[in-house]
Amino acid sequence: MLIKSSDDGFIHPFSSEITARATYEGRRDMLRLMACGAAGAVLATWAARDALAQTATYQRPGKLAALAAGKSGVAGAMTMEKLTDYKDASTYNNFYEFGTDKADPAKNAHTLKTTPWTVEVEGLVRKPAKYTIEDLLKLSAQEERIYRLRCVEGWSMVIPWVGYSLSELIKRVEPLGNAKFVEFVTLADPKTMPFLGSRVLEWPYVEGLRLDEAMNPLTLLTFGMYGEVLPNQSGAPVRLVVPWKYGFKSAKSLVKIRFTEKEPPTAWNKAAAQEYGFYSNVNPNVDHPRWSQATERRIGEDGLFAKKRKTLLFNGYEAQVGQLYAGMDLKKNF
Ligand SMILES: Nc1nc2c(c(=O)[nH]1)N[C@H]1C(S)=C(S)[C@@H](COP(=O)(O)O)O[C@H]1N2
Ligand SMILES: [Mo]
Repeated sequence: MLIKSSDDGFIHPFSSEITARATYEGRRDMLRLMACGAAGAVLATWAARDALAQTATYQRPGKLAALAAGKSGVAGAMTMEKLTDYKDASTYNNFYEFGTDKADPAKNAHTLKTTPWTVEVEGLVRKPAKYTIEDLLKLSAQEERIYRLRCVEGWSMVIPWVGYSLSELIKRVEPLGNAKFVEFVTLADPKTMPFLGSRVLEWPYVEGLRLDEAMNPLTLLTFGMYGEVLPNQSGAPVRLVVPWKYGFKSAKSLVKIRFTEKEPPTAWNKAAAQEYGFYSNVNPNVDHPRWSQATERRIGEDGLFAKKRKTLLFNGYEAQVGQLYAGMDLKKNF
């Protein structure tokens, strides 16, 4: 099912994952206002709304928020999947700059300094520019989108992210005709990132997308989650979320976005090319050389009798992104 959005002209996929806009209409400017220091006032308004809404709730620190989970008419088409608890989403992380153990980023990322912050947009664009985080927050209205994130290691989460389609930013900078790829460079600061001395990966952590993938409305420039600004361990103050690809494509703490003609080298591909391809689309039929990708463990469901879930092609977003790969051999282009 598709819903036509009134204000940005996009047809937004509404099959399951994107929060019904009406429900969140009042919340969209939250993070923008946070940037101006008005967060308290806005959150208070939300709390009142939430009390009225009486819909399902999800956990986030210190407060409850309405989740459009099918209890109200407007939200009937929303996903019925349970959201991952905020606690799990913010304490079980991959962010190797802060350590390789899943618990390390939450313990260590307090040293990350997220203000001031700028993101440089450069390369093959008509309007290269250096954006402050405040500029980026103002560039387009944020929306909350519930997306699955499937890590290449075999676990997944369901997270309400806050941001807007990366395409909004890309349209502003006007890519040139020869721009075919987008490279994402993340912060590499040895003073605040304790594991930059380790040689598991080359720093800075870099990722990349084909331009049409970057333009797909699902690709989210992300500033928050669970109605809050991103915690440092989740990639504050701004990260990518590319929900149909393995989690490592969703680069955290972005500082540079570069438009290129050639496929950019990426951190995991440089570390182990035969294991981590450029595309890395979630695909149950293409195994990692060392393990199967057919099933996954949903974080929060890991009791003794918890069943593994079947992994879905393109992480369940085939209707929205399948056409990007028409005619491509997904086993070769893994
Ligand atoms: N800069 C940077 N971004 C990164 C990583 C990293 O180590 N450094 N890890 C990636 C991996 S492997 C995954 S699975 C996701 C995890 O995101 P989460 O911790 O918010 O679940 O972030 C990705 N982005
Ligand atoms: Mo990952």
